Amino acid sequence: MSAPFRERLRRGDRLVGTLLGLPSPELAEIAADAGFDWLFIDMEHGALEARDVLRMVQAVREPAACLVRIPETSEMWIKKALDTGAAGIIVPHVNGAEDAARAVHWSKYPPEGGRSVGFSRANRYGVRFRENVGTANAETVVVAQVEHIDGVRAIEAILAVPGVDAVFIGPYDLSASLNKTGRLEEREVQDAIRAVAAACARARIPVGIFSGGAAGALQAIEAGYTLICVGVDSGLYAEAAAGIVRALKPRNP
Ligand code: 3PY
Ligand code: MG
Repeated sequence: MSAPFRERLRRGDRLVGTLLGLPSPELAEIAADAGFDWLFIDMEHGALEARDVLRMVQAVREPAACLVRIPETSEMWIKKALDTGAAGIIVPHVNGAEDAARAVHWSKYPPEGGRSVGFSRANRYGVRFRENVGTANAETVVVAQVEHIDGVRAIEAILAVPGVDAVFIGPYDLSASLNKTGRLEEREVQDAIRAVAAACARARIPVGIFSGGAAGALQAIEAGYTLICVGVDSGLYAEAAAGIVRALKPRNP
């Protein structure tokens, strides 16, 4: 059996994941079987409901782990995401230490935090309640997304919050916060990304990033990123489908 995902993350293992935004347990199962270390299940964008996320997490077998990106940093969303039995949460738009501390607080059972206690899939509907309460705080992953220039400026304070296991850079939102929406190649965007990665390296906190394809992901790995998310389910399908059509119907517009 491999080590718990949080341990693998914190010790700096290379963890390659992919983003899922379609409400499909089958796709989650296929991605895990393909060998991805983790799945980025996205409730922030798209239309995934709590029940979709539950079914997707249920479809994924170890050693693959699920991290759920919550829509916003609130007790309700953190509770619902973790109750599915996911390994942890990705918290979007962490712009300062307060946002990070709030996310950690609602992710940990007392005395470390304020996570609400209830029967759910995370504790096998109460059957493994004691076991889960005993291990959850040590195993639950909290990933802070830094994706605004305010978060970049506050990075040292964010990294100092106990319980932040990793930082995940959101290059698209970051570019938007610099009024360069989608223009990731611009120097200002790249400088901001590098500043976050350098701060994480100094603090010895794993850093992750999203990349549209394997080439960008390889560059990120060479630059020291360990939590890598490559591609989006709908985009991967669209690309493969368009490739087939291009090959077989070359004159199609
Ligand atoms: C962004 O680029 O803003 C993201 O959130 C990608 O994960
Ligand atoms: Mg984003």
